[in-house]
Amino acid sequence: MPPARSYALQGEVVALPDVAAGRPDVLIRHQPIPDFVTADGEVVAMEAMTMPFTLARGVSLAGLGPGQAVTFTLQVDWAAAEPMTITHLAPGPAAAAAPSSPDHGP
Ligand SMILES: [Cu+2]
Repeated sequence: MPPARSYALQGEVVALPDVAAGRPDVLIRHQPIPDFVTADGEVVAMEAMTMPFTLARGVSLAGLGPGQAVTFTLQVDWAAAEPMTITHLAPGPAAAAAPSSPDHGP
């Protein structure tokens, strides 16, 4: 299993979590992830897509809504119970945010 790593990404909020509707996670359309590493350690390109994301403890969606551009850090640890979590999330495109390093954490 490959070591945990994180990806600095840009995307757009598609829908906020709606627990009543059975959707506990935020839906985000993310940009392509050309260097995404699978649980097998294989580098595959993940295309741009809309998918649900789990937020790490302390990551807030306050002030965000559908259509909001966001910059976020996706932590992938295939050994974890929850392999993919967002550990940092901020409104705006990457140009407005500080550069992220691969090991950027919460
Ligand atoms: Cu995806």
